[in-house]
Amino acid sequence: MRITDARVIVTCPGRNFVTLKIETDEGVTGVGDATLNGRELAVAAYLTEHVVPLLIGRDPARIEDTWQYLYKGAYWRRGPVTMSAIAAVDTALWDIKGKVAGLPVYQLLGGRSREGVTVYGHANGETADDVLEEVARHRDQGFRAVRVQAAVPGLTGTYGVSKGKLPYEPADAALPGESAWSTERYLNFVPELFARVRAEFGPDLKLLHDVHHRLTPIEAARLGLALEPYALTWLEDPVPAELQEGFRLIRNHTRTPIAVGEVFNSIWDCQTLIGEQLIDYIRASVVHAGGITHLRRIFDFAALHHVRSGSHGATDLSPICMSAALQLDVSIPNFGLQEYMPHTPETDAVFPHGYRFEDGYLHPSEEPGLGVDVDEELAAAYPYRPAYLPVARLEDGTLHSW
Ligand code: KDG
Ligand code: MG
Repeated sequence: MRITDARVIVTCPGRNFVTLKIETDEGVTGVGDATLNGRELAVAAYLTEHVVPLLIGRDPARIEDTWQYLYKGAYWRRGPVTMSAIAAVDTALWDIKGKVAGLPVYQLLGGRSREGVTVYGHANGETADDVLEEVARHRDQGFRAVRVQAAVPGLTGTYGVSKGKLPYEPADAALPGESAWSTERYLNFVPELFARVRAEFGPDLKLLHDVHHRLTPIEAARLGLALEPYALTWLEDPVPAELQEGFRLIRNHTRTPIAVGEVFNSIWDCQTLIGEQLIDYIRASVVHAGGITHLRRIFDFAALHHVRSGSHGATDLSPICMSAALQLDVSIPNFGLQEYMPHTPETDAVFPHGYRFEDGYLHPSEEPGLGVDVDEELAAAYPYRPAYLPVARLEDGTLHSW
């Protein structure tokens, strides 16, 4: 079997997605997500200009060799654009391999390790009362784990909090918006919020919180310590993670579990974090961390160090990425949690898929391959629209860390 064609499909059914579709001489096709929020066209161009010409004529069964060829052959290794492009190829090749074998991809990864994939939903709101309502709504829908975020009193527009009741979509403007940030107000408010949520919902519901990289290590240590009475499942992205050693300080001060990794694109981004057991959950994703092949390598490395997976699953990761993530989630031994933000009906229609939510779990498709496709005709009806994530400034105007 040979690869005969590969196409990049850019579509915006409510938000932007980039998809790679690979075709073969035997009529079997595969799809891969290549969406990099706010930098979509860079990955599309990388694929079209520099990767697609290298794929034509290759044997699609050689997944590992193709991964190594694209990673090592470029000379320029790693980086989110490169690794999202490699991820798209890798994901599409696993899809093809599953279809050829007549098996869902998780069977090729060693088969099931669990009955369902435990997911967490997002409960967020303008006030603590709104948040309590949202947590209750998620619990009533069957969620066993809920991420809790509220607008910080005194600040306008807190990142990660939706406008009204709509699902939260952070890339919301043709040019980046700006919001104000105060670490003092935030640190004073969050423990009060969790005290209320834990008191209302009892000890069984798993609670999570995302700091979105806004603190320094000592500030994060203070927050982790203050949250210990409320037994969070994890505190996410407490600090920017370029300095992996910075997590030693957090670890030395708090027993609140730490989750990190949604902006990571390679195993080297978390080598110290995992190797020194400085984190508890690694949140890298199929689309941004080099596809199924490389993410499984990260998860296997994590398994040696008591670190579980906690994969990123925001709405900017397409249903193709979610389909692939679930195939991994259900098979690896050290699965922790999977984020689940449902996509809009428009997005679901462009990417018909076979995974389903039931009783707090997502279940992967049982179809051969990944069990997902892209409807190219429908996709063409939603042209690309520039959309950027906002930036945060301190109250005095200083650009704050992301
Ligand atoms: O593209 C950025 C979003 O996916 C991210 O901000 C969402 O932090 C996020 C999360 O945990 O889902
Ligand atoms: Mg996050």
